[in-house]
Amino acid sequence: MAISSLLKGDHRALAKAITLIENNDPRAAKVIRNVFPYTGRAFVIGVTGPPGAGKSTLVDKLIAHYRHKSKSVGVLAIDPSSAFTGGALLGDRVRMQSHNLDPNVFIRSMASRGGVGGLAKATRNAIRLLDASGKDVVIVETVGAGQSEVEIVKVSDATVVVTVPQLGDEVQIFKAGLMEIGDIFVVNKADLLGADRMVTYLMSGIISKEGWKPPIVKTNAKTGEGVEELAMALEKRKTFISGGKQAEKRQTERISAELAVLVTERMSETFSKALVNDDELERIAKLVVGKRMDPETAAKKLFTKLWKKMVA
Ligand SMILES: Nc1nc2c(ncn2[C@@H]2O[C@H](COP(=O)(O)OP(=O)(O)OP(=O)(O)O)[C@@H](O)[C@H]2O)c(=O)[nH]1
Ligand SMILES: [Mg+2]
Repeated sequence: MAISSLLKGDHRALAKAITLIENNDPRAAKVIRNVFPYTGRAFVIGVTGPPGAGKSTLVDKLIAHYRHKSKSVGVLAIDPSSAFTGGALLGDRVRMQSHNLDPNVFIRSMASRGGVGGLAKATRNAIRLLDASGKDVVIVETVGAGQSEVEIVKVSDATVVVTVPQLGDEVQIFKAGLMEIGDIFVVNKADLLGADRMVTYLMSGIISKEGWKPPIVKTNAKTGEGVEELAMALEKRKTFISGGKQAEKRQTERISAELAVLVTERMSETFSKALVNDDELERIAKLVVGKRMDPETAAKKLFTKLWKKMVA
């Protein structure tokens, strides 16, 4: 793996490294270890919202905005559904293809084996690769249809929730828990009827977090109307979160949460392996089958035994 090419921003090296991460290849850990010291510069924007809200169209316009300011951009289009089929979102790349030939724009659809948890880990590390490769801005798009949009908060400096002015969507946004995660709210498709109603509705549900009151921006992603305003809101957010004690606290919290997940994962793996190779499992299972022990007590017994063996 050509780390030096990756650090210079080479897109082929970047693509290869992301594939390693996606496949949970053992070599991925080494790549991350090598690039990690070069991370922490990029501004990470998460874009989420209901299917078809216009997220990709909006991302395309944001890319144009940042390119106009000579900033390089990396985009990850996360597709949680394809985590199971192994496919990747074609539509997104088509939607953003106006930037396909730009050497300062890297767009990648991402899936992952290992469900939502695997995808979250893969996304986090793919962001690190883009960051280390010198991308000024990293945009992560996820469909708000499950747990993936909650995960996006953990990796983004600014979470943009994209809504549309259509009847029924109000309920959907509340249900999906999107009100809680937005740092900036967008009412896209503002050319459609009901945009102002949606703004009013959002205003009633806005939650301030740590001194940040999420702004609401109306956009028409097709024409680009409102995109400058969105970019300004993002810039404000960037200023708000950078530097100071607050930033350090946020980062420490994030890394703590990540470490907790990694350690738990490791423990679970270690225990699973140990259990499979333990003939005690079958013996105790038979006790439970024979009604001489209940499952909870049996599990506790097995756990204690494995634990002792491990720390010995
Ligand atoms: N009228 C109108 N249509 C829009 C606007 N923005 C996007 N669209 C259209 O909405 C459709 C969906 O746009 P996408 O950008 O693919 O939406 P998305 O949220 O990325 O969709 P998924 O990734 O599939 O969830 C496309 O046909 C767009 O052309 C807008 O501001 N107004
Ligand atoms: Mg999309």
